[in-house]
Amino acid sequence: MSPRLTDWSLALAGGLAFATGVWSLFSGAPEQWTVFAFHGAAGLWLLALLYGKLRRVWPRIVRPRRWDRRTLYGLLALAVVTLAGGTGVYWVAGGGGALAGYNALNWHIVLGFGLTGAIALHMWARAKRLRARDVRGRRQAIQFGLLALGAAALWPAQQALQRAANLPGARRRFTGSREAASFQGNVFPTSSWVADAPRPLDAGTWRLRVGGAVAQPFALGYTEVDAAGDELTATLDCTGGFYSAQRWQGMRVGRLLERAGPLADVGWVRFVSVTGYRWSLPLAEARAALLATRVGDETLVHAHGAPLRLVAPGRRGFEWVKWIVAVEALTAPDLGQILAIHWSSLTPAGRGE
Ligand SMILES: Nc1nc2c(c(=O)[nH]1)N[C@H]1C(S)=C(S)[C@@H](COP(=O)(O)O)O[C@H]1N2
Ligand SMILES: [Mo]
Repeated sequence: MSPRLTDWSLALAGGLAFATGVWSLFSGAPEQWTVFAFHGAAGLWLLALLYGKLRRVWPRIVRPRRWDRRTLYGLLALAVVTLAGGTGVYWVAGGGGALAGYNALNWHIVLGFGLTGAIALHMWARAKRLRARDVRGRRQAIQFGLLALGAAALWPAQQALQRAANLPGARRRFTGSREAASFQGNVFPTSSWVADAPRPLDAGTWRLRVGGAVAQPFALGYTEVDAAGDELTATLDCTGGFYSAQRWQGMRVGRLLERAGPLADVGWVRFVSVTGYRWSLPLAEARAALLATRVGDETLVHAHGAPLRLVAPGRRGFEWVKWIVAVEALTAPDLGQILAIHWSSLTPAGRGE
């Protein structure tokens, strides 16, 4: 392929990998597996293109006297792409271990953001316009197609191989997460999105406020929520790389809403933590979600969000708000929630003061 077509293909593959990667953080329902398949195929395409590019620029890389400032940008981009792709492949293949407290998937996500920045920087310094003659020609079209299709085919091939050889990677969930302590009560890992660490809440004095755009706001005590006895089996799947299937007990959100009477234009329901962390779900989905006081046959412990945490089937772990103090009906989507989950850890309540 022409150098410019290779370079622009690299940018396209990088953009696709980034977009599907970000999207995957919000994908947890089984029918969303295609997001992860696209992400894997885009990553493999990127690595295949990189090989072609490396063959071209290698003579310059091995002669430092021929470097200029832009070569450094290029080397930086190269290092980040290799590491981002490498950590992804390593995690998918079942690779374990941690570096500075972060596993390969954590690093893959950080490097993915870094990679997008590095590619953008590199293109800004170096990108050349794609001309008609860069893309013309049957041979070139065939090469482009073969490479893209080949990479796309590598993804299912790799899946089948892992299953056939029963490699550790085959025991992942479609999100890439690995099983941890399913159906064993409170034993499963705990996780914070940033660093939320509130003081334990006293179930005796704790109240759940139900309000927002409703006819009849009210508040409930712990025993009343706990006595509802609703049940849901659902999988908590953290973007940090573990999942745990559990039988949760508590009160269905639908019960609270029936009592409060959402106004006609309510479209979302927001769950607010004592730390300020908050997330919302579309109304129908919220009705079916559970506010859990128990996991398995045990009372939920503080680290898992006691006295009350959200169980939102098909949503990623970060959306399962812990230490809930309020449920609010909304008439517009809550755009601030994406910021709230980041800054809640900096608030006094989030720091445990
Ligand atoms: N208030 C609050 N809720 C939160 C978080 C948080 O940091 N603060 N972390 C989320 C994340 S990232 C995950 S994966 C789950 C983890 O739940 P667990 O600690 O019970 O495993 O809680 C979610 N709920
Ligand atoms: Mo998480």
